[in-house]
Amino acid sequence: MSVTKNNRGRSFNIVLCLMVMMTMVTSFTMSPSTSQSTSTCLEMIRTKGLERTVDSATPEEGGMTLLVKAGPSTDGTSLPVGDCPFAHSIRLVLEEKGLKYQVQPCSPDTKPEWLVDYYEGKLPALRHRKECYVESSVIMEYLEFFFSSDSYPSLKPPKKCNGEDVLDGFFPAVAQYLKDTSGDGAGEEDEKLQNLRDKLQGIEDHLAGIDGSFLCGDDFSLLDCRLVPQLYHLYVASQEFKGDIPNWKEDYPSLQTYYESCTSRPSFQATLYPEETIIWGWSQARS
Ligand SMILES: N[C@@H](CCC(=O)N[C@@H](CS)C(=O)NCC(=O)O)C(=O)O
Repeated sequence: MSVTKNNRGRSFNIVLCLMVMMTMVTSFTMSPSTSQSTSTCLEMIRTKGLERTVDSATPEEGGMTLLVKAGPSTDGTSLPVGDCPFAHSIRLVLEEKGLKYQVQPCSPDTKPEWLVDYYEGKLPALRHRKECYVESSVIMEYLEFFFSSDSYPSLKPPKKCNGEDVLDGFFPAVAQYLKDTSGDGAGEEDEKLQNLRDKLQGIEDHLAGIDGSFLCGDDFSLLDCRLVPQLYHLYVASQEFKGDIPNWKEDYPSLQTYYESCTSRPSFQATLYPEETIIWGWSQARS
């Protein structure tokens, strides 16, 4: 099966390149393949993207498959959607835009060969006809870049919205807290819980100061698509493993209202996977 990498939509490639370069600045560990694509990126930026004039057909709807981590099989044959919040974020974008797509849950044994050979087996991965993109933030930007028009609502947060700042480091804080098995549910204010509380308070304060139901006001945006699947994990797993600490209803009322608004949206309802899948995932991470 042939999948070509990034040979269409040159202007999106520029965006992608800038994102890879930004990752370079903030990250010290680069995989060899990322470094390779960065050198191509640098070349494109040096030529000021002149390649743009050649072969720049805009991607069209159709032929999209989102490959995602699979959950545990209940019948021994079919694989359900797994517990990945990053894959869930992409599905929210696809649903909000009304794009048609298929979901292909993959276990380590069922990943397609081309994904392993050319994309390090990374999940989630968006296959769009003969191309493929990995890294949820890149995929979400790809969808936003090419599918924002009268037919596909834009989810771009307004420039003046600083919602991004309060999301910074949120999921790592969630993961560190949930993975820690010492003192589960005892309410001890250890470092990990305190770090998570700081992040939640940042979101709470931001939401309390917003005029509207979502992170950037009245319109549901890419930032909400990013945050809500992560909140779903915390909501379920903190009840299961941490004695319902932290308790949103009591401690973070604006966050609770926000969560209810987001999870009642058709996009969330259409992509909802069972709580048991989240519990399965964190049980593995905690063992
Ligand atoms: N930074 C990556 C993180 C992706 C990630 O952590 N994916 C995990 C689950 S959430 C996964 O699919 N693991 C299974 C695998 O790679 O086979 C992104 O945002 O796409």
